Amino acid sequence: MGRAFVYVILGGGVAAGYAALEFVRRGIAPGELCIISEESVAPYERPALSKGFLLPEAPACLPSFHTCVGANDERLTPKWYREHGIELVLGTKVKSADVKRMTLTTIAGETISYKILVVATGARALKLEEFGAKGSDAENVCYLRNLADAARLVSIMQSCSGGNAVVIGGGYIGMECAAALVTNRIRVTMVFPEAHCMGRLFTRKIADFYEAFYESKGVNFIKGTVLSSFENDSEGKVTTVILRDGTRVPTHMVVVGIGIRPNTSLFEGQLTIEKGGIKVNSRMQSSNSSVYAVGDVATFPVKLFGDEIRRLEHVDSARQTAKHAVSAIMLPEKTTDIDYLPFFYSRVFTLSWQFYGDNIGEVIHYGDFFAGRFGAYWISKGRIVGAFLEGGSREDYEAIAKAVKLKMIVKEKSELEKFGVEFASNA
Ligand code: FAD
Ligand code: NAD
Ligand code: ISD
Repeated sequence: MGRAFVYVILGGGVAAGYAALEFVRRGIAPGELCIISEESVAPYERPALSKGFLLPEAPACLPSFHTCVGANDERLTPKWYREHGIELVLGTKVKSADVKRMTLTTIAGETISYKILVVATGARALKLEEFGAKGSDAENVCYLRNLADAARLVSIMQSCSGGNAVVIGGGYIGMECAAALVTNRIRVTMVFPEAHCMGRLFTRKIADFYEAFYESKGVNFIKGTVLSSFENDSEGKVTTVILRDGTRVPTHMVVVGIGIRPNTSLFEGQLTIEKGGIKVNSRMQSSNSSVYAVGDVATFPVKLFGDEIRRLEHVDSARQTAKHAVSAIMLPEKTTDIDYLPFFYSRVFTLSWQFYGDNIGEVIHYGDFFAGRFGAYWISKGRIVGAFLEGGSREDYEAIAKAVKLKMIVKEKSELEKFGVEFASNA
């Protein structure tokens, strides 16, 4: 025996929240929609966990950052779901899915059936053990993916104030957590295998700016090497991080951000999986027409890149793909193919940057790298395909986004360097 719904959203993260709001706006009836989430709280803006939530003073806390406040939209509290007749099945992991029978089975043994399923299972943090190292289970080693991880990180940070931390990984989590640790008066050493931070996106020149800024805040960088092992005290706490090049770094705590894996396992062998995600079409529909996938777990065609399929691990993509899927479900005739402009951003210390498009082709930097107002364009086949800007105004960011969306033609590359954002403003 179990429950039956017309629509089920599997996963209760960012995409789930934005999908729920869209379902309500498109006119579902009470009792038709159910959200099943392993997390014990209603959908929230995950980006807050590495920013406002980690502030030493007046940190952001729930219910203030439930979705959809990150997009300046309604805040969906548990009361909102109740009032709209949406069943929130929280603290409940789905252990198996059967797309032929259109059922999900929870860890508690309940079977929940659907007519339409929206998979929004996001991703999990990769563990050091998956790279051959040991010791992730130590009391003072932190990962950061969900609210429980973030609460644990805060409590460990508070117990280490005035001490040292090692941050393993030079990507988004590493950079944002290092900034938060410093703000919490903890000295940080960052360790990562690449030659510079944010290797997936930044050029060397851009990375040099952020690394120098972090160094001015006391952060020490150890690049081009990885963790070999941990040394622990008698209580099992890590006291020293030993690197592959033999360096020993004494520490009071460790934060690990070494990438993610999309949560696809329930559907492997049932749906087409590509580039690590559930492959969907331009309506976010998977290889089974009753199953849609959105957010970090979906691999979808990006029109701007000639319909090349991509999996994007960012919040704006989760929000937009979720809304698009619901539109395709509720208003199939009126929904056109998704036309998404990839958008990434970060905020650390007093800095703030945005990136639009793709970081391929030739890069032209511009602006004042000393004053912290600079950017870069990526040019491919004579057109702007990507744009980065630190310290811009809302209008500036809109301008670079538009230049990428329109794939502005570049006749004279020297003009990009000379005019910077102004070049995009003429898009
Ligand atoms: P998620 O938000 O991860 O939600 C997935 C949900 O599915 C979770 O609730 C999970 O518990 C649930 N779930 C998974 N499997 C099951 C199962 N079997 N049964 C039940 N429930 C299940 N992006 C940006 O662009 N800017 C940022 O500043 C930014 N900051 C970030 C900070 C942090 C700390 C993190 C972790 C990510 C950040 N991101 C940021 C990335 C962004 O948050 C993700 O891209 C976004 O959350 C993806 O949304 P999603 O709904 O696909 O997945
Ligand atoms: P990431 O892919 O951004 O960075 C992973 C980093 O791990 C790499 O840069 C590399 O330095 C390092 N690394 C890889 N293998 C390693 C190894 N064996 N040992 C040591 N270091 C290793 O992933 P992340 O920083 O873990 O972020 C996780 C997810 O959270 C991503 O999806 C990211 O998009 C998201 N996130 C986004 C933002 C944002 O957009 N502002 C902020 C926080 C988190
Ligand atoms: O997009 C975001 C982001 O970066 C946050 O910190 O959403 C959150 C919200 O602004 C929550 O307060």
